Amino acid sequence: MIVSSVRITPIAFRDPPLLNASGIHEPYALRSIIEVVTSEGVTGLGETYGDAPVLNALQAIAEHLAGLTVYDLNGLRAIVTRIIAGLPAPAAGALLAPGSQPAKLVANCFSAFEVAFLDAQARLAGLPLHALLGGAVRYEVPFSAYLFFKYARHIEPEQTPDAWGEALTPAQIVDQARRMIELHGFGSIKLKAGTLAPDIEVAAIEALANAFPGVPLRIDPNAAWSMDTALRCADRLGPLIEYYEDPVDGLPAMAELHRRSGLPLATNMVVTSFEQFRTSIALDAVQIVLSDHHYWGGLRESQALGVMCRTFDLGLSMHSNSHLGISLMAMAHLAAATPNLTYACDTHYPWVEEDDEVICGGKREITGGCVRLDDSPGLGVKLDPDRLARAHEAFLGTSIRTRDDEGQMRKYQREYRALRPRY
Ligand code: GKR
Ligand code: MG
Repeated sequence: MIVSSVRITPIAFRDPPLLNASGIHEPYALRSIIEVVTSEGVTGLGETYGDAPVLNALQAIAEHLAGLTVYDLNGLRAIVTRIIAGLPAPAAGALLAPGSQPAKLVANCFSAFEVAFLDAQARLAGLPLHALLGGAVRYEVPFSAYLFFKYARHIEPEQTPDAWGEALTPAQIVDQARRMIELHGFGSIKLKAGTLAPDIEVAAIEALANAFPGVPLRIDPNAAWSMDTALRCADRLGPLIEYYEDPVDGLPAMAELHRRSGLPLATNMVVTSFEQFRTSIALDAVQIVLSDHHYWGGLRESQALGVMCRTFDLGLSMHSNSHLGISLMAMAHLAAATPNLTYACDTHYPWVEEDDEVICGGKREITGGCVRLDDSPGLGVKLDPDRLARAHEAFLGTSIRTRDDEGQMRKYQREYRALRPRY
């Protein structure tokens, strides 16, 4: 149970040209894979952001973990906090990746190691990770189809069109939903918005409502809409969506929008800490919180968030950024052990290419819209050394070191700026 070594492997995997309020995804997404090896030879796994500031901090912390027991999560927190305090302050991270923000560095790094420590604890005990989190209240964890407007191909470096094709119209979004649901059986749909004109994005929700009657829908403009636009769109969206995610920027604006529209508002942008949670409650700004263990400070802090949501009668769902299977399984175990998860979780996983997964057996299945858990020890997945080596090669082969959707969009539109609000 003593940590004997820790390995951090930076990796990259292919990412399609997905549009969002900050620009467009780059051809590769970055992640860090964490392996914590114990004195018994058991390995605990973790996965988190791969942006340079996070990677540097993870590597600096990793050197100080040998000798700790994997049960000493408070000791882990003390080390993470001390090492990060001694590092130079990192530059601001990607706008839409909350975990790569400098203020989140401690929570983010602690979480990455906490998952690996908990995975090792569970493996040592021969128990599934959800057992350490209080036990599964569900073995089938529901996720939603996460749709994006997108281009058919990356232009720099130029690539052949991907299998998903272009999605710039409501009809193409319906086709994308159909394909994703055929592949994975999702029972709810989220549309990433804040990129094309709001009328097109609202029309896409209307088209989805017609094509998939009764399927819960959500839309997420990532704060790219002004109050007037958000109110105007609320009239059309209100009868069609289960929640309205981050239409406007900031807690006071969210509170005003909720007051004036009456719609339930969800966020992964303005409630990302317990301090913001308190402010939000005082303003009645947000009715659904999208948790994310990567930046909320781990699985146990995310469970504390679940308790807070239950206490204040808020809904709870789960946010996602581009990720692979270790993160997917950590999300699934957490969701399985969170009784008041009131909505299906987000995941970018359908956008990952089969060959890019680093766990044994390739991509974990999502069927019937769910990740299915069993009682295999820990997270229930192992690293495939060949796949990991390939993904590390991909990291070495790309010049991307910090996610920059805005800079990538300038390759398509030279004057592009990620305005907030844009519309
Ligand atoms: O991957 O483009 C994206 C998303 O926009 C992501 O960066 C966001 O953090 O999924 C996220 C969200 O729900 O806001
Ligand atoms: Mg969001």
